[in-house]
Amino acid sequence: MTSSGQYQPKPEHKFSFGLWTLGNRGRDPFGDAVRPPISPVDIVSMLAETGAWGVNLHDNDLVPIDATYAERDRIVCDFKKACETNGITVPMATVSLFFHPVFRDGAFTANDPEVRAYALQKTMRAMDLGAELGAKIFVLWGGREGVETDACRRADEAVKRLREAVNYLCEYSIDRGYGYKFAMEAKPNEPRADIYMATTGHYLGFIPTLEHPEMVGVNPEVAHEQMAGLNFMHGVAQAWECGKLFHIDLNDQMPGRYDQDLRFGSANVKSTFWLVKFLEDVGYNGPRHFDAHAYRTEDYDGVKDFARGCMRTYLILKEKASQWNADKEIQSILNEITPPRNGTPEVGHYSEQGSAALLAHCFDKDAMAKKRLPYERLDQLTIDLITGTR
Ligand code: GLT
Ligand code: MN
Ligand code: MN
Repeated sequence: MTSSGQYQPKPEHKFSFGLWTLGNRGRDPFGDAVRPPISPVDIVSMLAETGAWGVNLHDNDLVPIDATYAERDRIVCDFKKACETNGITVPMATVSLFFHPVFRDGAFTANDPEVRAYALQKTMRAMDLGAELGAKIFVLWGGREGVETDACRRADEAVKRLREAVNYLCEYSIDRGYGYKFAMEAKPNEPRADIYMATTGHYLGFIPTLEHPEMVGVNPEVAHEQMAGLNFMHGVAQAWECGKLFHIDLNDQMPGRYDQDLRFGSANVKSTFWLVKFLEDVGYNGPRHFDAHAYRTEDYDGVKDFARGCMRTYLILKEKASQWNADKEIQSILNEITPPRNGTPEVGHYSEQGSAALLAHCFDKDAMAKKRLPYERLDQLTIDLITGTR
């Protein structure tokens, strides 16, 4: 059996947290903060203490929105030093286009051209900041890009405005030589009644319409896809399959609730297992970012428990995934349910000859329908394995 030492996070696991996650003070719509403020520099040392590899940030997680240039430079300098001292990297940066009241009607999709222009300016400055810290991934979460009433604008106009903004930002990255990959993060609702680009699938449809589609991918978040009632791993798989999984936000969520951002794997162990197994099987090599926060009941020791728990659960499930792949009975069922082609006509690329052979072939439907598909057994073996019974 594995000793708990083997679940220690290491830099090669690429575990990262946002400043806003460990720094979350437990404020919610009905209650005030329960934890005192903690500085970005202290968050960095807390991350190092828990064994994380990276830290991500919004512009204003680090630099207050009204900071002077001199203040900004001092804050950034102290933060860089803290990252260096603690061996923490900054893989991703993002921009807050949702907190300030100026964005109450959206940012890139707002009706007021002045707001849209300000949103671009703020994002370009956040890109400058991220580049200075070494980030190569830039996340765009359009939390306010949505509506309470569709009376406010035509929804296709919003799509056009968003396209224009992303095109502009790609050019800015090219112009400055930043080498960013943009990762678009979807969410169906909250804080808006409805948010445009409700799911990762919406973004996968949007990206090919951009001027630089190769620079833009997705940042799927567990909780957000589950809020839409979707199978998260399926969305991740589709993004991966078309080369668009640029980043990922790991957390957990109970069905039918507000965006809970729970500790990774704390609510749905089985779907979390399939997710980890997928990421490990395909060799996803990007950051494993936890966009979650500790229960409101915790103090900062509890926040550390939360952070350690996210990484530990990932590593436990990673180990379970390799056990699953090595399990003889599981493998023999997998072989049985994916039989070789044998005499079946080949259907790959269409050819006139191939299609003629297919049309002429005689299928024994009854024999095919009788082939065993022991998915009950396969699933139970999975449950036994996850629960440590096997
Ligand atoms: C905010 C949101 C997250 C996004 C972050 C990036 S901010 O915390 O809930 O899902 O990933 O803007
Ligand atoms: Mn997120
Ligand atoms: Mn969330």
